[in-house]
Parts: sequence; structure tokens; C-alpha cells
Amino acid sequence: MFNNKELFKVSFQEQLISRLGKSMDEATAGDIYKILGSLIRENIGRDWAESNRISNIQKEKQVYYFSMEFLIGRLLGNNLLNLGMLNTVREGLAELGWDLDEVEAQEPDAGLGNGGLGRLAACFLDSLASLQYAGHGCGIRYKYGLFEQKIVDGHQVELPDDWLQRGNVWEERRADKKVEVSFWGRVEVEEQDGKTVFTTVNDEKVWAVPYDVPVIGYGDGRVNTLRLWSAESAVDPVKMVQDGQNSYYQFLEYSRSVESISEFLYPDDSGYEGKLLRLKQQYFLCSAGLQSLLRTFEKLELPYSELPEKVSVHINDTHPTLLIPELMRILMDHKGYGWEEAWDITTRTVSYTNHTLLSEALEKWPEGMVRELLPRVYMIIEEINKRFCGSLLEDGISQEVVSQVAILESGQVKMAHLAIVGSYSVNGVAGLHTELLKSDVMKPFYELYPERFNNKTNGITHRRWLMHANPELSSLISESIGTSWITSPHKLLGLETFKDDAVFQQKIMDIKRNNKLRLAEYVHQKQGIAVDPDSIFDVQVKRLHGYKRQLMNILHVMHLYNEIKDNPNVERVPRTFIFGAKAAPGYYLAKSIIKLINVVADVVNKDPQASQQLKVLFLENYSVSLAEKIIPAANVSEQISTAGKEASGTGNMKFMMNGALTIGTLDGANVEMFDMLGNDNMFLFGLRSEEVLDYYRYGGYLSRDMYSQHEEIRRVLDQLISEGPFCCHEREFGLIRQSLLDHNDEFFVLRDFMDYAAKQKVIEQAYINSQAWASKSIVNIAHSGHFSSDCTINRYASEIWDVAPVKVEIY
Ligand code: 26V
Repeated sequence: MFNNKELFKVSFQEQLISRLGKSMDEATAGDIYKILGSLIRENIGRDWAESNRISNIQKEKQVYYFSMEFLIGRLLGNNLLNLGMLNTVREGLAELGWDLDEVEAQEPDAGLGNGGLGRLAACFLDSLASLQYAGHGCGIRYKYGLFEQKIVDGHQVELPDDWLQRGNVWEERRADKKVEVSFWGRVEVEEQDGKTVFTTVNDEKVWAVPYDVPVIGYGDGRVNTLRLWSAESAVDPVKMVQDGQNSYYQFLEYSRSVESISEFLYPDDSGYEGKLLRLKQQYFLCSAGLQSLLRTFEKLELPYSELPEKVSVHINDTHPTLLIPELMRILMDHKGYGWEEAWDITTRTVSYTNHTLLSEALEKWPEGMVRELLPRVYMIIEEINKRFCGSLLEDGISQEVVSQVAILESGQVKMAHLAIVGSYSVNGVAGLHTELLKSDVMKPFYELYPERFNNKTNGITHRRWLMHANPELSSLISESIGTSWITSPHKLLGLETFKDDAVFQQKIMDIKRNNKLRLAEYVHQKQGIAVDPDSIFDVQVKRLHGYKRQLMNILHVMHLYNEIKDNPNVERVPRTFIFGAKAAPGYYLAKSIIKLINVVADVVNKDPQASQQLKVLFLENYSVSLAEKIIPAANVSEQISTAGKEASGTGNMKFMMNGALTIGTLDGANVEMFDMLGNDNMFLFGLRSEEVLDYYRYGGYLSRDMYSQHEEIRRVLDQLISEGPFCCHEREFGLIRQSLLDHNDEFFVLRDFMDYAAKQKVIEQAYINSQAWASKSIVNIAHSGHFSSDCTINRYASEIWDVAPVKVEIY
């Protein structure tokens, strides 16, 4: 039906009448979206069922990717693309008087994630299904996703993201598959027939109800499942109230507390302390997800010793680590296995990805909190710790090392330690990150279990980030090298032969300009600011964090402003600096940096002289759908984190794939980009990670020296607090200044500033030679196939999970 335009138009109009009782001229964009969504759901129903059935009959190994975050964004356009129906639907709708882009914009973003980690999970789901792996997502159906950001008077204000308000066309509530999850209570230990039996009494039970979202692969018919769990009250209100002891008000309180479990996504906060509700969320996901996958496994009627051959459970960071003691609990308390056997099964089933080197981001929970909320799980963690430490001491490992690696230490449960001890694979997300895990952050563990550690450099799905976000570029690529790159993204390398082809270069430049025009139009409509499409679009979009150094970028903009004011007649290439970033609600310094960006933007954009050569934009509410608009329009990609701090970065890959050139440090996956691109095609600057580490270890850096040695630095730092163009926000900007001067500039902003400014000058010169620039841009696109998440997922599949693609034939 979707392959034939006329048929599509007829069934579309029929559905509109039968479901909504409306004709085409009465329908709103929201109606069109809803009908289109439900048509797709109907259309894939058979494939979805068939994928599940085939999985069951063929008894193939299943991968379950557990993540507290899936930052999916919108699904309509990508689903149509993967089903091969995008063009038919676009044309059909156009003939019915509707623009598909406008219809797509009706869909709220599913913002169930903070940033890189959550978006990675979403890209992985797309690749798993497109490569025909039986790999499913397991997460939480938060009622509220990551907050919506408004900028009011230059400040960030957070609003709730009520994304489900108008329903969700993609999800299917599966009440028949609900499971019970239990909290609190007390563990009773009894001896029965020579066996110790553990029973938790007086616990509080909640229902976990799954909502299934189909994950539609590109091309050949596999539809996997993203199962999102929602918490519902598990007691019968009539019974509870009739029981007498529990009043109506107690019932309401209980039901509210249950529903709060899946109420909202926690923002990734640098000053975050373990919150009870977050721990509840984590256990809720682990327990519900495990029970559900074990139910499926049990249909195979195999002994649990074969679980690792049939199931791979992957944990996205340590957030789902409670899965390890939970699986032990189920195997021992419910399936009758002894400790050794249960431990063997568990550690052969679970694998773990680390996503951060920042010590403050390594999860720890107060022991008392875990003990009270999850008494039986806590006993198991204690036993894992006791056996682990005991065996190390037996092997002659020193007490000092043992306390470094212990799971329970100083009244805390260290989740990364539990994850490493309880899994068979630990991976970092870029080469440098993995090396730093091995040599620094997780060194004692690497010495104990070297074979467990491996690298899997992150990736991004080229279907969303190139084909869907940049259709013109995709068409040009297919016209030039054929379409095989779509299923074999490394074939983008074929573009390199066009790097000196003037006609091709011109086409690349035209496409970029069109994308810039589209973004300019969006900006004009949102903010009323006119931007010059021939200026360099220089973009930094990502979460706001000290180590990502948006501060260095905006200080540099202030410096450029000063230069223009000093020498207004010097000719410069006009630049538009574009920022997009959410700061965690409790991260004061990050929020002050947002304010600074907005103040600078206001001053620069309103200055009749400077605004000819310089514009600054802060785009509100950075999200997946906004990223899809911004990234294809970028000329320069800012990847400027302090070396050794960004585990990988994935924005860097998205920009590269869309032909932007990177100014960056040798950090995260930038290192691997540089290995492929070299100095000709990437702009490198700043300290190397070893230098940064040396400074941390041995000292030797005084930020005040930078202030006294460099007039340019002194001037912008003083402008933060003095009368002058950017005045007067002394209190807020004073703190920014203090972080640089009084707290010795933790992220080496001033240390790298001059080198950064110099590289920016090189960029300006390079941009003037537009053909050479286009040529570099082509080289970037050509090499970006390496960063397709298809390549990453193939490596996870063969090197960690030991699974192969399974073709689903639909008859
Ligand atoms: C921590 C917390 C703590 C409190 C509650 C919510 C929350 C959510 C997330 C996190 C940890 C975030 C770690 C993270 O996002 N790492 C990023 O992972 C990307 C994918 O691997 C990678 O590209 C980025 O470099 C890395 O910063």
C-alpha cells in the first residue's frame, strides 16, 4: 500500500474518515500525523509478530540492551525511511495538500535521555534491527522526559516535558505481560530440608507494565522491540480499604508513590547525590526487564545453565548494575541454584559499557539505602563482595589493593566495581577512553582481569543522521557512488575520488548553503535574528558541562568582538557562532555560562558594526529534532573538551558525516577521526591528555600566569566583571571568573585559549579558499562511514555478545 502512491492516498483518506470522521479539508496536521502513524503500525504488525515468532522457533540468541535512557527523538520520518516508504508518502501527501515535514513536526520528541549515552542507545537499536540482529531495548517509560528548556532574560528555565499528553502512536500497552517488583520489607531466613531459604516479608509490591515500541529495521523486515516499563499500583483498592487498617488516604499515598517510580527522567547532574527514587527506578528496570526476558527464555525449556548461550544482557553504564544481584537472587531463591552455579550463569550473561572517566560521575550508593530498599539484593551484594575480596586475599593480593577494588567500601556500594566483577566484558567507548580506563581509572581491575577489557568505539546511525537529516546530500552521494553505502557505510570512502572534482565540490557547497538557508529561516522565525548564510556557521551543540568548555568558545567570541571594535576596517570572514545546550537544573556554573552566552549574543548582534562580521545564537531547547536541523547546516564543528575528559563524543561523528570540519582537541573519538583525516582535514589544538594528566598529578599549571602573560585573556576576563560592553552581571560572571582564576581553571580553558584562538584564525583563512574547503569536507564525509553504528554494533555482536544476524523472511 505504501509502495503505491495512488493506493496510499485512497487508504489514507479512508482511514481519516473511519477513524476521525474527517475529510481531507477538515483535517489538521495533528490528524494527518496520527493517521499516518497508525497506518504504519498496522502495516508492520505482521513483520513484528513474525520477527518474534521466528526468534522463538529458531531459538536464536537474543540480546537485551538495558538502559535507563533511550533518547529516541521522533520516529515517523525514520520509520518511513526504514520501510522504504518515505518518497511515496511524501509525494502522496503533497498531492493531498500536505507537506510531510510539517506533519513530522507534529510528533513530540521522545526525550527519554540526557545526551550521548541515551542517544547512543537509540542509534544502537536502529542498527541492531537494520542489521537483522535479534536485539531489544529495555528501559523506562518516563511520563516526563528531559526538561524542556526556555530562555528567559538570558537564563535557562526548566519546564516539564509532557511528551505523552496527546498519546503515543508507536506504543502498545501489554498489560498481559506485566510483572511484580518488590521493595522494602525484611528477609526471613529458614532452614528447610537442609537448605537455607530466604523469604522477604512485609515488602511493598508494584506492577511493572510494559509498553512495547516497534524498532523497524531498514529494508528487510526485522522489527525488534523496545520495551519500556511503567509503574502501577499492585494492590486492589477495594481490598485495601476494606481491610480496615488502611484508609482511603493511605491508598492514595501508596498509589502516588508507586506512580512516581516512572514519573520522570533524572537530569545528569554534576552535583548529583544518590536519591532514593533514582535507586528505585534502577531496580524497577532491572527486576522487570529480567523477569520478562527469563519468561521468554523459559519457553525454550532449557536448563538455566544454558542461559548465556541464549541470552546476552548488556548494561549501558552502571545504571542497570543491580541486574547482577537480581539475577543471582532469582536463580538462587526462585530456581533453586546454588551460589557457584548462579554466579557462573550470571557472569557469563552480563556485559558492561563504561561511559565516563569523570570520578564524580562514577555511581555510588549509600549502603544503608540499598539495604533498606532492597534487603535481599543487598545481602547478595555483601556476599559477592565477601567472596571477591576473600579470593583476592587468598591469591596474595595486598589489603591496600583489595580495599581499592572492594564493592562495599566506606559505607558505599560502588556500582562500577560490582559491574566489572559481575560481568564477562567491560568496554570503553573510544580507543583513548579504553586506554585511560586500563591505565588509570580502572587500573587495578585491568590488572586482575585484563581479558575482560576491550574497546568499542561509539557510532551513529547514518540512516537518521545522514539519510533523514540531510536528504540532498544523501541523494548526491547515491548519484555519485551508487546506493551500496546505505547498507555498507564504509563504502562512503568512494567519495574520496571526487575530492578534487570542481563540479562535485560545487554541489557539496550548494547543498551546505541550502541547509544553512533552512536553518537561518528557522532562526529568523524563532528569534527574529537575520543571519548571513554566507558566514561560517560555527557550531557547538551538546550538554553544558565545564569539561566541554563552551566557556572557552564564548570567551573567544568576546575576544573577536574586541578585535573588531579595535580594528573595524580589517576584512574578516563573517562568522555565526551557534550554541545549543541544556545545563543540569542544579549546576549553577553551567547555567551562568548559558547566561553569559546570551548576554554576549545580545551585545554582538545589536552592535551595528560588529554584527556585520559576527553573530551569536543560542538555540533554545537543544534536542534530537533540533540537532537534525542544525548539524547539516554546520561548517565548523566544535569538539573542544579538555583532553582525557570526553569518553568518546558522538556529535563529532554526526558533524563529520554532514561535511563540517572539526576544530578539536585530541580527546575521545576525535583521536580516531584525526588518525583518518590528518592535519589537512581537521583543526587540532590544545593540550594532549598525557599533559593534562601530568598537570593533575604533578601540578605546574597556574591559570593566573595565563592572565598576566596574555593581554587578550586579561581583557576578556576583566570584561566579565567591569563596566563595559558585557556589563553588568558581576555576581554571576564573577563566579565564572573565579572558577578560572581563583580555583585554578580545572579544565584548562585559559591554558588552551591562545592555541584555540590561533587555530580559529587558520580556519578563517582556510574557509576563504572555498574549493579547498569543499575538498576537505568531502574527505570528512568519505571517512565518516567508519563511525556508522552499524560497524560498532557488528563488533559488539561478534566480539562481546557472540550473536549473528538472523534473517526474517516474510511471506
Ligand atoms: C549520570 C547520571 C547521574 C545522575 C542521574 C542521571 C545520570 C545520567 C547519566 C549519567 C552519566 C552520563 C555519562 C555519559 O553520558 N557519558 C557520555 O556517553 C557518551 C556515549 O558513550 C559519550 O559519547 C560521551 O563522551 C560521554 O560523556
